[in-house]
Amino acid sequence: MTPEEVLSRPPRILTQAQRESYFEDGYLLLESIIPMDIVDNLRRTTEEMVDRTRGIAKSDDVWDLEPGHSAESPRLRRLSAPVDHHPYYWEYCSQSLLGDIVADLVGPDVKFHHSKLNFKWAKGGTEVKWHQDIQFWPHTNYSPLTVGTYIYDCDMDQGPLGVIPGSHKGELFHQVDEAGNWTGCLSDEDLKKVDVTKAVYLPGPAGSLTIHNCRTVHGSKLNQSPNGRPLLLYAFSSADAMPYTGNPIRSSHDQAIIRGERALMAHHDPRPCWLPPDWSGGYGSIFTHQQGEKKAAPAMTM
Ligand SMILES: O=C(O)CCC(=O)C(=O)O
Repeated sequence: MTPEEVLSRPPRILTQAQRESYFEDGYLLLESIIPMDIVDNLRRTTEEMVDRTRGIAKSDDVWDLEPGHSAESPRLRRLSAPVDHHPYYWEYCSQSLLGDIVADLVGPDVKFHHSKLNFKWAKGGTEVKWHQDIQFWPHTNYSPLTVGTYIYDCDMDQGPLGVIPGSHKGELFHQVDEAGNWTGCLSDEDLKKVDVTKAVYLPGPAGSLTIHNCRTVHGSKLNQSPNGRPLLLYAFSSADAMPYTGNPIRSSHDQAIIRGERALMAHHDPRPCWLPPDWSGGYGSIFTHQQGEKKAAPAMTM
């Protein structure tokens, strides 16, 4: 579906102005939109998951541990595919108002692609460098978007998500170094083409959603504050957007239709997309690549 077709249908949750602003700027911030009982469930679920990491000492295909992690004092960068590790993460993704909000932006037929929980731990949680998502998981069109849920309040000093408004309409950057090795972020040269002085940061109270289009340049700063910033991220697309490379964060729910119907025909956008490297031998995570670390595990996680 084109943005015009999406906008021609009546919205379920968002205002028409919010939908127009998403298509114009490539992002949205919806403050305190998730009811607190759901947020409390997400907190309890996440505490349970964090407790499980006390028994592990090395990153693997599920957990990306931050240097300094220990049983007494967990320090985590990411839980990959949370929907496969606790049923509540999938219940929230498929049965809450999240799906209706996404339907307002991609059309009535909504498909799940992957999920991840980025922790950005207190006092040092890792920076995410400026990047675009779609080069990690190209699709036949640019409807894919990522919804982030703040499960605790997130202030400016906790490393909220930052976006470059309008960048989704610009160039798609080849996220590699001079030698052609994948870095998962814009090179210094390419960064000169992006006006980072126009960056908009999206802090918000618990229960707020950040939404960014798969072409939007985005990132986040270090978290130096005493409070963590768990951001629960889900990527969705219109049902007629078909991935043409492997899913870096594979899930048993990959391609699940969470609203509407499966597509009978793919929609193709004529704008080309850079391809990711062959990750069949393992990837690591966006953090390991951006920080220049060796891949943590033989599994594939973005
Ligand atoms: O956690 C963040 O601040 C940003 C995450 C992100 O952009 C990603 O994982 O692709």
